[in-house]
Amino acid sequence: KIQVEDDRTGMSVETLKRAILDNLFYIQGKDQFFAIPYDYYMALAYTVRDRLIYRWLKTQQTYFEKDAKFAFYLSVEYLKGRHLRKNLVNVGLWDVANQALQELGLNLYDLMEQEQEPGLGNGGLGRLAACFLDSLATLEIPAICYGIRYKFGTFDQVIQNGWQVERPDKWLRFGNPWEIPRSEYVVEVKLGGHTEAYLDQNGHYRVRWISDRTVLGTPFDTLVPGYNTNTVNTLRLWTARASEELNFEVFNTGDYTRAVADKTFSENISKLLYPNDNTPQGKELRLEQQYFFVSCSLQDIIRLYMIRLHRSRGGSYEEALLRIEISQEHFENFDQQVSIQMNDTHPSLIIAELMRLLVDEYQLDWERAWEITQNCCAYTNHTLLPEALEQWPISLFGRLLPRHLEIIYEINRRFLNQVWLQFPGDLNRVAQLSLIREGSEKQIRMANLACVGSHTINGVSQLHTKLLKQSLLHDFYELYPEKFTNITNGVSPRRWLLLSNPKLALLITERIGKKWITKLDELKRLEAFLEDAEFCQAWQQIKHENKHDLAEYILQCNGIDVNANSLFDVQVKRIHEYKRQILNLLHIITLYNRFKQNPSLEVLPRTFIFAGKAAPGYFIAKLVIKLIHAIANVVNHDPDVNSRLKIVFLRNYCVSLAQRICAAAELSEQISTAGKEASGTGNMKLAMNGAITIGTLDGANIEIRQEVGNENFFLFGLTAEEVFSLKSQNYNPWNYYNSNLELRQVIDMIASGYFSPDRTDLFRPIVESLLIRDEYMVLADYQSYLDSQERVSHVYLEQEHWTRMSILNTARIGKFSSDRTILEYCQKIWNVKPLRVES
Ligand code: DL6
Repeated sequence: KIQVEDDRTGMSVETLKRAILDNLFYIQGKDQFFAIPYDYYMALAYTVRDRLIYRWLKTQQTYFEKDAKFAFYLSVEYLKGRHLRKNLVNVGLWDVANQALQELGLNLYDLMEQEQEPGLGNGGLGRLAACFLDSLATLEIPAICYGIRYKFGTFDQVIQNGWQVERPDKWLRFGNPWEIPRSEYVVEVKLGGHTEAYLDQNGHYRVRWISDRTVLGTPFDTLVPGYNTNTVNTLRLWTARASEELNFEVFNTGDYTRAVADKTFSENISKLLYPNDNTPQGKELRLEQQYFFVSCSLQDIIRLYMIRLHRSRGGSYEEALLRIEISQEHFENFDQQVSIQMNDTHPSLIIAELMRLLVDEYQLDWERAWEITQNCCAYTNHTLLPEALEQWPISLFGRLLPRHLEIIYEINRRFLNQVWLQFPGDLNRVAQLSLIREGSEKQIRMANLACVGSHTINGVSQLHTKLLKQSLLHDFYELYPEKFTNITNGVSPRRWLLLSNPKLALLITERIGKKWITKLDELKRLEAFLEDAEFCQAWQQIKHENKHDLAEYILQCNGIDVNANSLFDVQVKRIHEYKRQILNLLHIITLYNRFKQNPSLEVLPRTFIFAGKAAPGYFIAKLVIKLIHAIANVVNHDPDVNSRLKIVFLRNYCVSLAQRICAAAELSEQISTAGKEASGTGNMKLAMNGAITIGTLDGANIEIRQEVGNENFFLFGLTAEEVFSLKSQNYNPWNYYNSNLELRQVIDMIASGYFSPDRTDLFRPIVESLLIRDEYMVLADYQSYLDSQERVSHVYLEQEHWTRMSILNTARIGKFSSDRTILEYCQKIWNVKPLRVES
């Protein structure tokens, strides 16, 4: 009997070849004569997606049948990176696809380059959410992640004459084969209008919201397969469209532009991701986005819950879809089945929205509604910068969400009464805790709303959680100590080692087997090979090859020829004053000066690699990018130094670029002012790939250092306590400037236009920010940083020692897997358990 595999599910080379050509023909509408690489990429992507569908449906069926408790993760950002390779690897199709394409005369690596990366996030927060997607599915956790399907992701960064210029990121331009539109689950979202009080049939006082506009939210589902499991979870992203495509009344008057104006207006809601990181955006459209996404997601959560409830009572799925009339009694067990995680305050309107639905629409009494809300919701804080906490002016808020404003006032009234009872007479405390900030323009404090409405509040590293308790959220901590917990961030070992560094991953697997891919602590077993010369050499060799690849990329993109034998010193992250790219630059100029003053100085050759985007409105950050280029221009063209120092800025930092850089990095710059970086995750990715950290005792650096060993980490700088105490003693940067000759020289060079001869005052704002206030204590940490960099140079010269440190960094990084992080969320916050999906 001849058996033929199904074209949509078969996993053999032959079937895959057939499926690819079939999709090329019937989905792309091309044959081999007309097809361009993009068509082949699309055909392959559909072939992979086909292989996910069965598992995806099976996953949902299993979740329904077993009536599992769900975690719903709400985030306005997911910085996912490309799908193709991840999905091929996760479902075990990598080798087969490689072979099939070869036999078709195609190259898988070339096709992977065709994928447009979805840049639906700004930085760490969005990337963390993407690592969580991978871990949730790999750990077989019943979860749905919700977000916004921005038409334009984070901007495309181009560099013109050293300046950052932003261009729209049109990632959807050629279509997206990884998503499935779900128009049948469209929901309505109301906005604007006013409220009205009325008495219900039982004579109870009730309020209804009469909105003046409606937009529709359509979900697009992306299938998220776990690594080596049958679980395929859902990332559901909402897109906004008008409730009426065309206003016929206006159309009939002949005003065609106005007839479609509402459509444009509504669709704006999901058009663009605000390009900000750690800076809030007080813009109306941003508030609309947040509410739109929260309202869509919550309606969906309730719909799913009701279907399950109906089914558990013996009803069919179809009946449930058609017939369910939601009422009060249905919510009895809601909070035992539903856990909602707010990724930062952006989704915190869910608290007011859940209250509105429960009280106004389903007529629960306030107390029970509040209990359900608090039992369901939890809040992750991601920043220690007070200026980054979101607030909304009352006038704007009330115009857009009049009923929510009333609800927030009522939550606040009840909450402050409770505070008053606990701390009678403490007016100052009441003012600090209030959801409303008083002042000439009253503001709603979203972090306060999130704290009051959640059962758990977590920070993202031990230091961060400690500082939240001590300062930023101190009053909340005194009120609700039991709500606070720490869950240190982690990153996905699949994305950040298996995919980003395939050669290293292979070497590791050859030595200790494959278990590390899902049990990262297994990497500890690499320590047994520290004395194995062959292993150490292979380790070194792989880093060298990765550096070579990056050097080629740099030559191609920047036209700069870098020495692959130099130390690759890497600072890649958002450009922000607290991350102190400027400190790195001060070190570079110091080395430059030392060379110029003493050309025969024996100094380790280094390539300084920068990448990162600055928020478009953040003037100083953009000026820092210009300064990096200006210094590079001088250093890279100076024959006295350019054989030993090179500076490179790689444009348009994104996940794919980060993967390349991580594999090749040797020194990882994690040099934020202590007490400012909530956690950092770049620090984890780089260490996972064997880079050694030079860093302050900030964020997760502290825990990384604890894990990898103090001797395998280059420490410098003030501690968070020292920063705090120095600030309170009237820190004066001039003291450092006046007492440190090298520092003075470096700052004077920037100030005098040494790097900007055409406009000598160009960098004055940077110099002034350092000398007048030095908010981020750059000058205070300068000497300590230099000393630590000296140690780096010495150790690097002893390559064997360096390699040992590098291996130990990877071997001891197990704690920083996002699998561990997600398990902690499951245990400490969600009370959600893994559920096996059978094949
Ligand atoms: O928790 C993820 C990530 C941390 O690793 C970074 O330290 C932190 O800066 C970042 N926070 C934000 C907050 N901003 N917003 N919006 O991105 O979160």
